Amino acid sequence: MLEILTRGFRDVKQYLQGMRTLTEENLGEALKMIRVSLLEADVEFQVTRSFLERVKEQAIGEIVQVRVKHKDRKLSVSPGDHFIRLCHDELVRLMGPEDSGLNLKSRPSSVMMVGLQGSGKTTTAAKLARYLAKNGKKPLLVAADIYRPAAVDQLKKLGSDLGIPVYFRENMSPPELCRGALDEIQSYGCDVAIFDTAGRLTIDEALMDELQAIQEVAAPQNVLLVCDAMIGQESVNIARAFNEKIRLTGFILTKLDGDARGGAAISIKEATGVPIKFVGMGEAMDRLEEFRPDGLASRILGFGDIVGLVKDFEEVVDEKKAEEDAKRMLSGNFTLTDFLNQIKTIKKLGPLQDVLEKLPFFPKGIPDDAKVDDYELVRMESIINSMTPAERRNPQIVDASRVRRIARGSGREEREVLELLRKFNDMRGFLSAMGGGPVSGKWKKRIKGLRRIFGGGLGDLMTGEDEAVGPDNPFGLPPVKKGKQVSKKLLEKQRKKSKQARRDRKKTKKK
Ligand SMILES: Nc1nc2c(ncn2[C@@H]2O[C@H](COP(=O)(O)OP(=O)(O)OP(=O)(O)O)[C@@H](O)[C@H]2O)c(=O)[nH]1
Ligand SMILES: [Mg+2]
Repeated sequence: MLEILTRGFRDVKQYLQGMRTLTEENLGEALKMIRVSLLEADVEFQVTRSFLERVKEQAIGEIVQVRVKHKDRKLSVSPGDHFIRLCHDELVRLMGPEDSGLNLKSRPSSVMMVGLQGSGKTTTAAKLARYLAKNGKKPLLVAADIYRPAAVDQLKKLGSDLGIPVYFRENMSPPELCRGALDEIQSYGCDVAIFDTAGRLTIDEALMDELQAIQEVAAPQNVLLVCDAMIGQESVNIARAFNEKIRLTGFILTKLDGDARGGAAISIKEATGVPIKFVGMGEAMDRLEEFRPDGLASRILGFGDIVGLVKDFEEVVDEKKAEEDAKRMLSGNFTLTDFLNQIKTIKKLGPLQDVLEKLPFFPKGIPDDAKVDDYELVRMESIINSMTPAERRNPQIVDASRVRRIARGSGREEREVLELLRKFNDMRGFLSAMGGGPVSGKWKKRIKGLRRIFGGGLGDLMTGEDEAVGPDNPFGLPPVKKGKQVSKKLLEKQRKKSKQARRDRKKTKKK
């Protein structure tokens, strides 16, 4: 997501690398590069201009400061870092302040979803209901789109999948439906109503009249414009038009997962003064995130979004169990069943690409040619699923004939089974060493290096020069020698050995 901007900022950072000071000349060039990148990302013209002006203003201050400081002490941060930091802060200011809360004080309270056709209102209404239910609220979904025949069924289906009630009555107008839902909400045991309204292809009078009528009779405390991020700066015009007729309290930007540009995310708050509350990051019901300007700015600049990742983890991980698992793993008692559970947890976090983007290990951005293969997890899962419980507990017993059976059972190649076992053994050795458990020879040397790196904290990974950090070595760990790999030769030898053993057994039976 937002690759265009990330690439633009990465190029600027590279351009400034190695320059000792920010001069008017290189600053001018850097700003020009940013300008091109922002316009290419479809950021609104005015917003682009004010962004550049503010960054320039502050950067010129930096030039003076750099010169003054330079006389008595050496600078520890490069001008490139300074400049990117300024851009980061300015992006956060543009998109912020963080304001993802909804006004749900009154009982009952309500949220009206509005927006153009296909922007994601119905899907997002359901996602929001799920989100509120997770946060202790009791949402009631209201099917107030009576024009598209399938709209009511779509919401009913989403509601029933989530176990959230859906309110609908035949022969009622949308305003009557919304009012009716509030009047009857207690009988559903709910406390917040979410109105899913109809969309139109363009902003027309009839649509606005209907939304105003709903506002009059149901008085929702929250009016959220659901906006497709992929339409770029056009979102600004739509937002302004809606905001003139019905006062908006916030935006939800959907389909940010597929938005390479980012123009909507950057422009919409600055241009309208209305805050972005949530962002949609995929079609699935759990792909709704509270909007954090800092997280998005960090992601755009390639710093990762650790806070976002931790929030995702909290949602999918049972904390107590995770801690017990961690203890067991670090004591060297790490089994393939644990490995399988880890894989399942990672899968729950969403596409691997998303997870990687939130990590700060790729300060230069995830390399274009780095292939993120979600299917790898499915492959590993199928192999482990084809093992017996005893094999998962104690993979040492997996010999050549078992490898063959597991490969057949999982529909994978023997080579893949062996590769997984090798990776697992390496990981177990590593975890055991980290936890102070029994350390085999090859790990002893590395522990010192690891302590140094982890002792440095994430901050060290996020800035500074990162020769060691890259797609092959995302954690910047010291080089790791290849673990002992079962070669084809060895496999063949084992095969012959068990064949011979079978023959011997037959012979003794005959006797
Ligand atoms: N990738 C992605 N797809 C999304 C997201 N949000 C919604 N969609 C998809 O967008 C399409 C339209 O979503 P709907 O919720 O039906 O849109 P709507 O605004 O209710 O449409 P109308 O009722 O026709 O006005 C669906 O296929 C959704 O799955 C998102 O955050 N990411
Ligand atoms: Mg809809």
